[in-house]
Order: sequence, then structure tokens, then C-alpha cells
Amino acid sequence: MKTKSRRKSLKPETSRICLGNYSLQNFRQALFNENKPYIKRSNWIGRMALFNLTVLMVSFPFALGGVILWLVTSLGQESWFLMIYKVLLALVLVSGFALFIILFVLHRFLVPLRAYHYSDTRNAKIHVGLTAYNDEICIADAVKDFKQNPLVDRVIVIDNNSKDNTYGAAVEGGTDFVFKEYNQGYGACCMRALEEAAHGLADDDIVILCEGDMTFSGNDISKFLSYIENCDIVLGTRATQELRATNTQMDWLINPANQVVAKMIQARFWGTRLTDVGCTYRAIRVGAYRRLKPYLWVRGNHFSPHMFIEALKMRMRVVEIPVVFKIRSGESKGVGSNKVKAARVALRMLRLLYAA
Ligand SMILES: Nc1nc2c(ncn2[C@@H]2O[C@H](COP(=O)(O)OP(=O)(O)OP(=O)(O)O)[C@@H](O)[C@H]2O)c(=O)[nH]1
Ligand SMILES: [Mg+2]
Repeated sequence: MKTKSRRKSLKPETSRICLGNYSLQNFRQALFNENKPYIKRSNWIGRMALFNLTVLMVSFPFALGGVILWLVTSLGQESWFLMIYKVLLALVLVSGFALFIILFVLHRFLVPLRAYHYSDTRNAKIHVGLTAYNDEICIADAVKDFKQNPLVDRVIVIDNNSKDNTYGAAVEGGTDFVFKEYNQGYGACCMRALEEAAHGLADDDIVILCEGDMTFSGNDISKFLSYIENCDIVLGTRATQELRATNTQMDWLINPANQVVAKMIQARFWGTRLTDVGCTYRAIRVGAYRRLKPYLWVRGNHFSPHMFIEALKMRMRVVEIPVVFKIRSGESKGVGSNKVKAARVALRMLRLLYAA
């Protein structure tokens, strides 16, 4: 029989929340209800911030272009040019100032900060859900990588209509369950992985979502656990260069593009630091997943930000941590190899953000 090693809590005893006669679940519900009146207000303030950031991002390059034209051509003598230039300059100054006021004054005084929260994870069960699509070449190694971690109770693989022997390879790798997901798409596969991994778990248990392509490391689970003591969702970020192999999909274009979209989401949901929008590797408390589940619907490649945008709309505590990111084994089906596909996915992510 498998024995699970006991993790040492990283927090001193004094930092525990005293629950008295209340269950942890009641306490969580109380925190959620406490946030409820501010959900609407923080969403409106966030939309105003995003609007001003958009105006700033669009007008700034034009204003810069205007300065260059003014310096190197004789357009500075034309009254129509000066008029356009003044409008652009006004847009930059007004939107920049408004953004500053919204984020650092309005937000600070109209939306209360989320209270510090701690809940023990020592007795939490941990189930890992791995996505797989024609990943015969790597899924067995990915399963073994997570199974070798003594903190993990169960590894589940979701086979998304693979044409190769992904199913057999997952079984060979020692997975506890393999499920077939017939709705095609990265998002559909992730949603099924979350659902199957959460099955039979209590609200305080933890589900880890990851890709079965060996880009991530099973050893990183302890990092997620250190932070999930204090929040509902821990997202991985692949933006930390020191933890990333060279020649991964996070190249000269994907990495900065990810960071720009992440910062736009950060402005919209001020208070949560974000640097990556496409990292599948994440941990979520099962209770938080159950609250979030009715709002998850994206089946495509833009599922990753969709999940945390919905969580942030509900004012869940979301923390991002650096994770190891390696070169993919096997063929890339996502944005890794195709910049046109990457641009399409980025536009869908932005559409989600503006609709939020
Ligand atoms: N793209 C894609 N991925 C799917 C699908 N169904 C499941 N997946 C899984 O979702 C994960 C993401 O796909 P990847 O091919 O790794 O794409 P990526 O992560 O954007 O890029 P690379 O890691 O560089 O290949 C992998 O684990 C896939 O096996 C699907 O229909 N399309
Ligand atoms: Mg991948």
C-alpha cells in the first residue's frame, strides 16, 4: 500500500485561522459572501482601467510617430498635422493620468483588499489531471514524472480523441485512470481533466492541471502547495528565464506577447500579478473549482486565461509562481510551432478579456 509522506507546514502554528465551531467550508463561504458586494464595483472599475489602458496603448505609438515626423520632416509647419498631434498628445496624457487614478486611487479606496487567508494543506489529497492529444511519445514519461512525487495521490490522463496509442501509453506509464474526451480542443480536454481529477475529493483537496507533453516538471508540485495555503488558485508562469530551457515555445515573440496580454488582464483585475496567460500548469482548491465550474465554457486554445479571468471576476485569490518549462517531447499541436495560430489564439484571449 502506498504511504503518503507528511508535508511539514511552512507556516508557524500562530498563523492558523481559528475556526471555532465553524467548518472551513462555512468560513470560505463567508469570505466569498463578504466579497460579493464588491464584485460588481471592482468589475466596473476594472473595465474603466482596461478602457484607458487600451486608449494609451493605441495612442502612444502614434504620438511617438508624430514626434519623429515633426523632427525629420516639414510637417510640423502644417496646421492639420499640429491639430492631430495635439489630439494624440491629449489622449496619451488624459488616458495615462486616468489609468493612474483608477488603479492607485479609485481601486484602493473603493474596492477593499482581499483579506489574508491561510488554510492547512497537510491533509489535502492531491490529484493531477494531464491533458493528452496524440501524445503517445511522451505521455508515459509525464505520468511517471508525476507518479514519482510522493505528494501526489492520483494521476489521471484525458485522451482527447488521439489517433495514436496515447491511451495505451498512459496505462503503460502507470496512470490511475485514463478517460476519453470526445469534444475536441485544448479547453474541452482541460475542463474534463479538472472534472475527473476533482471527482470524489473534498472542497479542501487540491487538483493540479498540467499538460502531458513533458514541458512541465512533477517536482514543481511542492511550489504550488506552498502558495495554495493562502489562495484559491496558483498559476504557473513560464516567463522566468532562469527556469526555462532554451528553444522552448516561449521565444522572442510568444514570451513578450504573453506578457503584454497578461499585463492587460492585470490592469483589468488589479491586485493580481500576472506575467503569462498560456501556462496550463496550475493548482486549484476543489471548493474553488466547484464554484468556478458553471462559468467555464471555452473549448479552444484560449481556455487558460478564460479560467483565471472567470476566477478573478469572482474575486478569488489567484497567485502566479514561476515554474520550470522544458522543450516539448513529440509534435506541437498548440501555438508552439505556428505563429498565425498563436496570433489567432491571442485575439480570442483579448476578446474574452474585453467581454469580461
Ligand atoms: N492544441 C491542442 N491541444 C490539445 C488538444 N486536446 C488536448 N490537447 C493537449 O493540450 C496540451 C497543449 O497542446 P500543445 O501541443 O502542447 O501546445 P502548446 O502547449 O501550446 O505548445 P508546445 O508545448 O510548444 O507544443 C497538450 O498536452 C495537448 O496534448 C487539442 O485539440 N488541441
Ligand atoms: Mg505544451
